[in-house]
Amino acid sequence: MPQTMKFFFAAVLFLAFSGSIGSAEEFRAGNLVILDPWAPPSLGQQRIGAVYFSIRNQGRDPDQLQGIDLPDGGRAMLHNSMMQGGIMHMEMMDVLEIPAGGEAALQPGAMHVMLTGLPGPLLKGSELRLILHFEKTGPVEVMAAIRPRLVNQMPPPMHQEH
Ligand SMILES: [Cu+2]
Repeated sequence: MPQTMKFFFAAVLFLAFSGSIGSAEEFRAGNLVILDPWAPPSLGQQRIGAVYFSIRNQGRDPDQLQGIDLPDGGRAMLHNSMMQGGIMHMEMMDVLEIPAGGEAALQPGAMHVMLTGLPGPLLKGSELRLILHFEKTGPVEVMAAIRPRLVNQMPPPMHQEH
C-alpha cells in the first residue's frame, strides 16, 4: 500500500474513533434528557446553520418543545426537511411532541433547529448556547458542540421515515 494511502486510512480510522469517544453531552431538566446537542460548522462566512439533538422524556406525561431562543444572537426555528419531487424542502414546525416515556430525534435530513441571522459563523470546536422552551418543563439551557457530523449521523434512508 502506498504511504499516502496508509496515511489516509489512518486518518479516517482516527476520525471514526475520536468521533465515537467524543464527549456526547447530555442536559437534564425535570423528566427530560437532551442528548448530544451539536451543529456542523458554518460554510465560510455563512450566518445560518442547523442544530441537532435528541430529547428523551422519562416522565408519564407528554411534553412539547414550543420554541427556541439564541441568547447570543440570531433566530432559531423548528424545521422539518423532506424530499419533494427530488428536491429537499423545509417547512416550519410549530411544536415538537415528546411522547411520555419516548424520544424525539432531530437529525440531518429530517427535523432540525434552523438558525438564521447568527452574529458570526459557527466555528469548529466552539459552542452555541440555546434555550429550549418546553410546555411543562419550562426553559432549558443547552450548549451545542460545533463539530462535523459523525459517520453515524448521516441522513437516514427514506424507508425509515414513519
Ligand atoms: Cu431548516
